[in-house]
Amino acid sequence: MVAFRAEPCTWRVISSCARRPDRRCRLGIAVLARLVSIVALRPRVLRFTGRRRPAVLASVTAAATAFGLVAVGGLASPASATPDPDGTPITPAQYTVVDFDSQSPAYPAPPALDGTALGAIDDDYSSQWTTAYSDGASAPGPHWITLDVGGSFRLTGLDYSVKDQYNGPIKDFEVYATDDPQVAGSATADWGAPVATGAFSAPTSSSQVQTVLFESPLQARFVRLVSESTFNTGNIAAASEIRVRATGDTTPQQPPAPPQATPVGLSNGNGLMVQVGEEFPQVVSYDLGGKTIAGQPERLSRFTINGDSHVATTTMTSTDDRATYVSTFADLPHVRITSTITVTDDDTVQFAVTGIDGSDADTVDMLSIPDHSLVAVDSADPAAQLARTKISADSTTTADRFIPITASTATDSGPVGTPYGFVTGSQLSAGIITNATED
Ligand SMILES: [Ca+2]
Repeated sequence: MVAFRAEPCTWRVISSCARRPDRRCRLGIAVLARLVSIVALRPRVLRFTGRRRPAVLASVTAAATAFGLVAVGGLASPASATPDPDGTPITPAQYTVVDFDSQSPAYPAPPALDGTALGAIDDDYSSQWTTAYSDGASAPGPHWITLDVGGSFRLTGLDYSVKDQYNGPIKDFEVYATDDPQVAGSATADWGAPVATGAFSAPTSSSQVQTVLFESPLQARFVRLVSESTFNTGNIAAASEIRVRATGDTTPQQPPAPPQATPVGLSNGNGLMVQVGEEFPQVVSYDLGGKTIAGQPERLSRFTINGDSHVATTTMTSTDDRATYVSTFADLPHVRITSTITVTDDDTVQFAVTGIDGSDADTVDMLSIPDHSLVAVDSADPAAQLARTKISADSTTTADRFIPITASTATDSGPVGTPYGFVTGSQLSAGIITNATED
């Protein structure tokens, strides 16, 4: 077992500090000697990053902020408009990646997409989604990628392309489709029966398109391609381009609301109620004496380990005041992360990574949770503000920073070291301390 040396990061929920950031000292929080907290990287978001070893701070936040699946826009030309009784490929410009089990780092480096999941939808046959690998092998499959095709359409099939090379071509596959964003956003949800199964042929060129027709057309927005086997023994699955075919109108539609965490209530029995996620170690919201402040209501599923994103399968158990999470990873089968969220008697909530176990635990050098947002305020709240002290050797001026969070608040371009931070809404303030970074 590898001990996780970082102490729990803690933050206090306090009342009556709205609009009064100058009252922060009443918290009596000493400036701790061995911590750095990173806050307010963008409106509504407060990130937490943790690690086991000191490292360059910028690299941590870069790793966290680099993660994120975004729509690829402006890259694609319209797909062929050739009439097709089996449907027409939906233009790649309106796809987004919802989820995947594994991806490689961008090659040669961002903003290149080769290797990443976005490489499957960038309308470029020279870039491809490739599952993470080392020494020429990925973790055993099945591997999968889930796409949002930009609307709920009458889907008829899927086009698959992959680079004509040794590693990557998928052989046996299954395709699933759903209109349910909750299913699509979950790594473990039941998609029902596949809409297509079969085996691809080994590619004859990197732009070869292999079309799979669904057993019957269906109305759906989300499609998951599952690689059950590959053409070599390395288990590396790849797709240079994926198109989903549809009939009828495929005009882009508004995206559905993101999946929400299933809240589970914790309480200290003294007025502080904390809703935590059932599916992932995250705080959904806080309620102190009827006043509230937000956490992260959108359901999370990923850890970033050594800079790579990994979907976790998490089980949670809880008592009145503590939730304990055990997270495992399909693509890191020998790493297990245990974490807790605890509500204490003095209205403090602690998030702690309490263990990193497994035979590969020694390989975990850096750990972060993208979009963790332990505390968040909305720019629509006129009282929304972040207070932080920037570490500085300049004794001639104040190091305090009070930053209103508005729709025009700029995202920090990089990490800002601070010993503590205070996030304030119209009802509650939260003071945050963490020792999860530098000693
Ligand atoms: Ca591509």
